[in-house]
Amino acid sequence: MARQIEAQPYHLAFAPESTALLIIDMQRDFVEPGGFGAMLGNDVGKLRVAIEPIRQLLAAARKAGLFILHTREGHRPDLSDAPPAKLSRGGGPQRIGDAGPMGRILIRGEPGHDIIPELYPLPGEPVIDKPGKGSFCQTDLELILKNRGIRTLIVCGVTTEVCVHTTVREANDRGFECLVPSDCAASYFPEFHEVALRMIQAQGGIFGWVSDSAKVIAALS
Ligand code: TIU
Repeated sequence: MARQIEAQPYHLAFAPESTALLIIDMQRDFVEPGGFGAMLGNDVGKLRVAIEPIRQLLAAARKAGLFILHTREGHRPDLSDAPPAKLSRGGGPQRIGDAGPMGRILIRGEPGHDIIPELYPLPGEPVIDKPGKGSFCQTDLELILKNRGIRTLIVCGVTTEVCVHTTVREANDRGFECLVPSDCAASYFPEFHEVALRMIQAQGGIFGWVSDSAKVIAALS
């Protein structure tokens, strides 16, 4: 059944059965002190504004029967899937794989790598572990979406200009229609958040649509 989400630059037509909610990297490593985000010198509190809007949208999406997926950025404990160019990045004294208060930084299986309790996946909601910023790079995300007949992605998470943007760009080039609810994404740099959202919807929606959680929830109910 076709429906519409009020959005910029114009409404997005969607059908719930071919729409997925994709929640990007809402991990302790990015939103709690002592993880990867803090290691890079960021104020992790800046990302926490997105938690409650995502929680509300996630509840509405579950109720509407949308297909829901979560991603986590991180690496194997032996770091064999981490490019040297990524490992050397950051400039601070700590590196990916070093010990921190939430376990080894950005390493799969460590407490800091897991999704925050407020947004924890339910059984049956796939969790995509990705080594990069984009969710399609070296993962089975595209296969899973195609197998479910998904055409439209509602993309939430952190950070707006890094993993959310990279994923939306990758998805757009693969033929998916992507919408980002503005209050369901956040950045360590508020000005980057604003500009990243403008970039998505500019030029007639060059690689997607931007809306907000209230409008998406209204369209789902
Ligand atoms: N540093 C930063 O803004 N983001 C990341 O490293 N990964 C994600 O965006 N998930």
